[in-house]
Order: sequence, then C-alpha cells, then structure tokens
Amino acid sequence: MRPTTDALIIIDVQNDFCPGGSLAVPGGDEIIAGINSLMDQFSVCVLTQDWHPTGHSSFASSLAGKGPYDVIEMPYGPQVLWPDHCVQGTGGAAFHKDLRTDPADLIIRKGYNSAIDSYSAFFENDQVTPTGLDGYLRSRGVERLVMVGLALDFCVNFSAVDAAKLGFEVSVDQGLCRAIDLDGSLAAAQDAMQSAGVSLG
Ligand code: VGL
Ligand code: ZN
Repeated sequence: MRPTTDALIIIDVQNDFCPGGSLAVPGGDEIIAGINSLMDQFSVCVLTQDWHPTGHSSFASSLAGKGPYDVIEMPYGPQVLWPDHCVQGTGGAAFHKDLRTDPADLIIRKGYNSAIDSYSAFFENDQVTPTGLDGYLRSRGVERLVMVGLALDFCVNFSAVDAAKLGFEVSVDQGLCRAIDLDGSLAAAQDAMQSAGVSLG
C-alpha cells in the first residue's frame, strides 16, 4: 500500500475514448486491467469523467463549416474541434464496463459548461475556473499524484501540468495511458509535462 498522502487519478476511461467509441483512442481499452490492479495500492482513488452537454462548443457539429479536428480560436485560446463525445447520460459517456469503479472515492466530472472545454481535471480550458479537485485532494492531505488514463496528450497532459503548477508531486505512468497523437501532440505533451516537472514513467 502507498502512503495515504498519495492519490491515483484515473482520467476519462470512458466508452467514447475506447475502441468503438466516437473519439476512440487507439488501444484505449488495453490499459484497463493494469489500472484495475493499481487501484489496490492507493487509499485515495479519483476517477474523472468527461461530461458534455449536447451541442457543446468543443463539438465540430456545433459549428457550421467546421469538421472534426479543425482548430478554432476561442476567447481562452486555440480549441481543437472534436467529434461529438461523452454526452451527458449517454452510453459513450459511461465508464468502460471493465473499469473497476467501486474503489473510487470521488468521481469528478468536467466539460459540463457549454461555452468552455475542460481537458484538465483541475481547471477548465480558460485556466482559471476550478473543478474543485484541488480543494478535495488538499483537504484529504494528498501531496503526490500518480496519473493514468486517456488521452495522454490531452486530458492526462493538462491535468498533470496543472497539478504540478498547483504544487503536487506528479508522475504519469505512460504505460497505463494511450494518446490520440494529432499533428505531434504526443511529443508536445511530453515536453510540456517534462518542463512542468512531471515525472514520466
Ligand atoms: C479528451 C478530447 C476531448 C480527453 C476529452 O479525455 O483526453 N480529449 N475531450
Ligand atoms: Zn471532451
């Protein structure tokens, strides 16, 4: 067992990010067995769940003339447009059936504001609106985070960088992550995490 100051943060292991889903990450389901066993080592486990309303502003279908993976300028910076995914209450937004969810103490949802995407488990993409996860972890005395899940180059990356900025000691277990890898986004994410002081395992 790890000390009670360590938490496992499991990012977005949902049907839409697994093979057959609308934003499938290649090999997304291959990490589930390893994540399930890792949970037994942690007394604090948190699951995140991408949770968008219908017509979310990150969906290409919400913008005439735009297609999936186009990039647009939002008030908070560039935003990749995605296929519709993880719509609240749909099967695509549900956790993969093989993921153990009982050991999770907290399930934190993100991306529920129509006008702002939220890759990070800590802040929306405006980088100032908090999800509350920082306060939760601090009030439980957590200091170190291990992060795993989907997708390595988007939600895991943004969550890990924010956590490091907030003062947590963060490591990402890349063997228990899979990436989308759009136009070099994986290499850029690895650079960003390394510069932020995240240990990449
Ligand atoms: C994610 C794109 C859009 C992720 C979520 O979980 O990495 N990526 N929404
Ligand atoms: Zn999303």
